[in-house]
Amino acid sequence: MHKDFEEDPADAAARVLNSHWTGRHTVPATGLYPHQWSWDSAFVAIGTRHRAPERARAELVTLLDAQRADGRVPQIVYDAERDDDYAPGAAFWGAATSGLVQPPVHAWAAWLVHRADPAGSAREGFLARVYPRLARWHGYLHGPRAGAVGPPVAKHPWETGTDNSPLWDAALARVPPEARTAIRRPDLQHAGTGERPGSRDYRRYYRLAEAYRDAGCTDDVPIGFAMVCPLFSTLLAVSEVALARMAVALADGGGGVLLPDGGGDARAGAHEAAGAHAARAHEAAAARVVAALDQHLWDEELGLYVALDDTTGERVRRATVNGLVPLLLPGLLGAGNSRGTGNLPGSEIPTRRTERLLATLAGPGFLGGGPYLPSTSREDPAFDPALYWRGPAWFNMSWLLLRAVQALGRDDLAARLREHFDVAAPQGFPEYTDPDTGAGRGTRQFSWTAALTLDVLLSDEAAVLPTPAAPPV
Ligand code: 2M8
Repeated sequence: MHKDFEEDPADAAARVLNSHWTGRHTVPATGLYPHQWSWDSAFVAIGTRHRAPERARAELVTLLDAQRADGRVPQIVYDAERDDDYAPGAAFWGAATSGLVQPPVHAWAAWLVHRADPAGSAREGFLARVYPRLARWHGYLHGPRAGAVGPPVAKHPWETGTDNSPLWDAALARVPPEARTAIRRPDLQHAGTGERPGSRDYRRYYRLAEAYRDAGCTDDVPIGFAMVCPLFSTLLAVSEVALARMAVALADGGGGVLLPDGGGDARAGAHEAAGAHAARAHEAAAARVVAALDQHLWDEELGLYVALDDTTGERVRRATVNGLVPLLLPGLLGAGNSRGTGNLPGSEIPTRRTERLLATLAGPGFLGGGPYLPSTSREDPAFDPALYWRGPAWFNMSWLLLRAVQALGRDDLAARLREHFDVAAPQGFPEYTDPDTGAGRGTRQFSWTAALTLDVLLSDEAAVLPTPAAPPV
């Protein structure tokens, strides 16, 4: 008998993404997650941009088409035909989208997508279409969602993207495990019970979601859960700097979005000034988030950033991968800030934590304790190698830290993080893996695993945020 020949991993990843493309967006997984998810689409676009940049642009535009009037970009855009296949669905929210949000990685993704195919992007007016909507999305986060110390709060564990991370345990424990909605768990048909949050967690998740929905999804009524997360805040800071890049690029291209009556050579100087002005505002917003992160979320003893409970004002002293993601910041602040806007104010702040964070990443709780990057430190009492965000290694986290350490020139750590992607294709692109054995867990043919594997295979860009080539003088 002849052995099957092996498919090229990039082709295998593309096949997963092609089969999950609905014509407007990519589902994270056909069984477990049959709708469009917010941050999944951003990761998907980052991978898709290499093979089908027009589809990567469409992915983000579809998501932004579902933006709500107040600027929020919804956690889930429901496919009406599959409303029984995932819970809670559109019927729960009484709307075509979830009232919650997810981490703001979109502007960063949009900039990477633009840079992958600047000509196609220009032809479609991609930046002009997405920039104002992304700016309004960030406006929502900096406005109604601002916590007491500045950065936005997550009002539900689902908003953090790291649903059952131990960072949320104490706050969630205050939520009564009683919901009015009859809870269905279609998710358990697609993943083992030992790999998904338990039923007590789910009763609390529903209780919180009901409270938020019944308050009209407004942010003036406290619902008992409001957390500042280092992962969420870092992605917002990176995305603000991406918006700064976009503002400059739009000004260079005529600036129609930045000035109401844009266009025309006579106004070129005004466009440039408007671009630089907008870029400075985005960079200042990023700097404020970074400064608050540094002042309120740093934990000297654990050697990483932790979460802050906005309700009690207390730091949640748990070591998770969320607290290492700020390693993206020093690379972001290095060479190549938006042209004409100088260095990001406060750029010395994250850099003084860099060595310590790198040591924690390399230490026994994370890469020093086993081959793959766990979502929760191996030294945390809640560590569980099989249970969702309480230990398993997730490919989006390996990717974020890979890009962070590459920008810092740490090839040794980059090589370690890249190893995670070697076990993705042979196991059918699992949702996550055991951090010690690399064995696949959760659902298979998972879109962001495929997309980020594709990105790692096809791009070795060391910059967190590539800048445009200098324009001709
Ligand atoms: C997981 O979250 C959803 C709720 O949004 C769930 O557990 O049903 C998380 O891993 C989240 O980060 C991800 O966006 C989503 C879809 O892949 O699944």
